[in-house]
Amino acid sequence: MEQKMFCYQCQETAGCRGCTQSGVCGKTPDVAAMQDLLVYVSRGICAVTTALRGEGRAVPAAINQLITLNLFATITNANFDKEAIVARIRATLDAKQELLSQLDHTADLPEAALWDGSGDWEQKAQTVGVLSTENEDIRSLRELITYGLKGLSAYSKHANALLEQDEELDAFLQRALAATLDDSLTVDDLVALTLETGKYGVTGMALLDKANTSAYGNPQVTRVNIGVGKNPGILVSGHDLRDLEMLLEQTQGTGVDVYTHSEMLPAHYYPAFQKYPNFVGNYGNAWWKQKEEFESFNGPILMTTNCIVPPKASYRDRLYTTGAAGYPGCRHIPGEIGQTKDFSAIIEQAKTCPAPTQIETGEIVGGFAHAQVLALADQVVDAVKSGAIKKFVVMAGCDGRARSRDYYTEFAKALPRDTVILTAGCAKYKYNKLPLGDIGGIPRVLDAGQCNDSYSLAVIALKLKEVFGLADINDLPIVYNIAWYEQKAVIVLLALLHLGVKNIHLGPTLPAFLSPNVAKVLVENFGIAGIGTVEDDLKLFFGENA
Ligand code: SF4
Ligand code: SF3
Repeated sequence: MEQKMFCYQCQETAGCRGCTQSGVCGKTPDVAAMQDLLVYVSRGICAVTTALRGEGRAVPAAINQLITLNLFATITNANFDKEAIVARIRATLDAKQELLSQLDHTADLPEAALWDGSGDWEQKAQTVGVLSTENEDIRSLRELITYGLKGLSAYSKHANALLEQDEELDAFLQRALAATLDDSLTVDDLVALTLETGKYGVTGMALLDKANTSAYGNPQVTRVNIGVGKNPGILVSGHDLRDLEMLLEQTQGTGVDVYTHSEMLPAHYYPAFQKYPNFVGNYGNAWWKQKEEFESFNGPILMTTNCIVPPKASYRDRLYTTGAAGYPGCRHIPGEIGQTKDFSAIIEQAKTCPAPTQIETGEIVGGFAHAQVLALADQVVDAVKSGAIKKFVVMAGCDGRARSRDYYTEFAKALPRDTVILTAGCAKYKYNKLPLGDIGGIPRVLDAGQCNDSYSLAVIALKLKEVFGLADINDLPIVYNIAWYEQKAVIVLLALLHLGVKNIHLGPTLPAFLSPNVAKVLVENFGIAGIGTVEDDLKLFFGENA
């Protein structure tokens, strides 16, 4: 069969090999082609900015933000709008021409840096995609780095939205993306760059943590309502807290309630958001259940980032996007970093909608980011010392539609009663509504927040290492059984590797973009492994007595 596209960046890629006819996510070949071209021109402009810095010239913050948003827009399930992607390619080519004119030396630049946008874009896209790198190990490492940088760009964008930036981080992101064009780099060079990407993953998550906690306070233990009220509501999904803040401000006194969905749930844990009387709860589950849940929500939905599932006609006119997110036919709320977005269209539509249909009742508890856990450190350390807690199991990451992910629910249920799950990201929806109980008042599922809050899990691990006086982070009673789906999980994984964490189990399947040789490097140096059956893995983690 003729290959119409090639993408293998996420866990749900067709046949665990690659989407070649159309994306399992809903990405069509024409959108895939423009996303490939957007990544290509982004690599090109990064070669130019890296050369400019090499000549001692400054790169404007607006250029850094343009590159960051370009990468973010190509993350799985973020932007399906071809016109929006094409507009980003145009803007990048224009910016690149301007930057090129400032360079003294352009002779050594790669073709991507010099391409001026002439010729047929569809044809050009066919020559610059993933498969344009022939050597499968080089291709694997280039893509591993690119996906890590996509995840990093998402976190960086959220920090930028709160007016936090880090020139060193941007310079690295651009140098690393430009390096994926460099044919002189060997496998060893690219492995080193992969690990350096993990180092900047920690920097990026720390930057965002600082931005979030400075703006909204430290997350605290919070019980979140999962039922509904009687007012019409707006459902906010994705990861962008600044968008949520603006919407909350604008809905005050309108009679419209605001609910979180999926990765926005942790917003409830921040003191700054708890002051809004119309911020009533969380509706639904992880991203992949949205077709049913958006329908029964009845009111408008705002997607601030991924993960969008191609909407049903029944609620398409209620689905809005903003920032890096986009879907053809759905209204997009504009607004640059630092600007106040105008959400009045969403609020006016909400007023005409019925209240959400209740699908669940009760509460879930979360807010165990680093400051909160460290405030409970004495209690936690005592529980470990007394043997009440035998092990922590990090089950952070993403959820997804594959049936094989039921493993995580079964694994959580079957864990020994003296274990505590540390989580972040939408993976938690596989087990955060199970009655897993607590250990001496410490809940058995400690939710630190969004995927980017995996940083908190690293801070907690480093603190415990210090408290227990251990030389090696791997001597802690912590095991890692992480679920991945899209590219933000890739940067979290690389960040953990940079911190020296070994023997991470990654599921439900290992990435298709790891060539056998690259997978071997990860297995041999870091003990990365897949998952097995619940029974076998419990024996592996806890011995025969599990
Ligand atoms: Fe396929 Fe995933 Fe790429 Fe979508 S993002 S086209 S599902 S590999
Ligand atoms: Fe989820 Fe998309 Fe990855 Fe942020 S919302 S963790 S999958």
